[in-house]
Amino acid sequence: MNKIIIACLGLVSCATSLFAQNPFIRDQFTADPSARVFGNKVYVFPSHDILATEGKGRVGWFCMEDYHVFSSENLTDWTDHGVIVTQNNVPWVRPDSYSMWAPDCIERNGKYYFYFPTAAKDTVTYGRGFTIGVAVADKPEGPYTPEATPIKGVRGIDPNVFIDKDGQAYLYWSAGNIYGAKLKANMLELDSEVFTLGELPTKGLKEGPYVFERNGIYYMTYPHVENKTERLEYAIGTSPLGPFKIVGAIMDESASGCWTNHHSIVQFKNQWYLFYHDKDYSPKFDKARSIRIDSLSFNADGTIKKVIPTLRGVGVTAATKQIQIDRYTQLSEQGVSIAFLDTLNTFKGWKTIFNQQGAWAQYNSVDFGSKQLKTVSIHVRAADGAVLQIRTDNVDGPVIAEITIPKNAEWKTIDAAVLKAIKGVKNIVVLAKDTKTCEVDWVSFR
Ligand code: FUB
Repeated sequence: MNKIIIACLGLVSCATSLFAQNPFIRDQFTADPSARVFGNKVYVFPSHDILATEGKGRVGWFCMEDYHVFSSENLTDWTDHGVIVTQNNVPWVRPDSYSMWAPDCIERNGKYYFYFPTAAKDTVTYGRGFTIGVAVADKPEGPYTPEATPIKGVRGIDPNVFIDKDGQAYLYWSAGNIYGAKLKANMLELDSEVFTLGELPTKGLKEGPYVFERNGIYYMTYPHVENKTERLEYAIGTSPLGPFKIVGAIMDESASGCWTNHHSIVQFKNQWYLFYHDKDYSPKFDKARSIRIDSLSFNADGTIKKVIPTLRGVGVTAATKQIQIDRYTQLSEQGVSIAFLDTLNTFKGWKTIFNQQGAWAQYNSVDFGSKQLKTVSIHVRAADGAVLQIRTDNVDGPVIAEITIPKNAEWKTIDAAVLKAIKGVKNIVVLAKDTKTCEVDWVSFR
């Protein structure tokens, strides 16, 4: 009965279309992205960072009260399906714990099992720290019905579930070290002793395990603090519980100084992707994070090529959308910089500032379609006026528009004619023709 009431509490599903590029969720903080391919879509189950205030969480620390799920068919347009589980609708969770940390989700026999770590109300039975629970749904979007109790025998955070080719499921988690155990077919109980995966680095925190298999190699991937902050690393083995041999880094420590990183790796439409996080919308506080995607590839021997984080991210951007060139692929060495549009509300996004003749920003993979687009619009501000060019391919490519921006201290949308026929997917370059300061919010074609 409890379960039915919880499922019916109506965790409202709000299908909202979001944006592309990194970070790819742009209206809330998100972290610890667990990506899964279900059917023809990628679903991402992240943590949901919020800012603690007096009486709501611990100020200056992680604060999370619920989980959303997001989906996309093209990695460019993301739909937020709303809250799927909150600390208030799980019978065993302390409803003021604000500790709904990194989750995972997996499908088995048409059911979706959502695993999440948090603190229990009953500390006598479940201990004071973190334990891991499950909520089950018939669809990835939910509604999810939480189990009445957490999984017995598990103490820790960052659950990850892997189902091997023979159908055996495994649960991994972390608590300083990384642990693993078999799961029963019901996906709700352990079916073996708990193994400590002791071959992984012995010094420095390891957490956030994520296991996958490719061509018979089992990849145990995990964030690890060897120096100051977390670096994504991996080890490989020939079976899901190891032994594993340490190989190296997947992604180096973040240049932003974000202390945590937490990731997942999936193959979608013949391309592998790394989902991870940084602190894009919160440069001064690294417990308010944002999730990102970049492509990942393998060497012939199965080792992973190191992923360099990008702002451009993945996927193709329709030329008719507002193309955020501040999520650039490449910038000229001088004369161009990126800043928030509004430092008091960073979710408004960024702007690209040009102040040197010849400075440029390149944005790759813009889809112009098959119908000639005749006009380019640019949302721009230039107190002394300015002239910008748009080119395709690269900085030396053909000029497809030249836009004269009148003197204007306020943001304005300026139109100009597209001078050349362009079809299909192209890179675009926005280039300053003079030294006047010119701020660009977005570019769009119609
Ligand atoms: O999001 C809270 C914690 O930070 C996660 O559980 C860790 O993996 C780290 O990302």
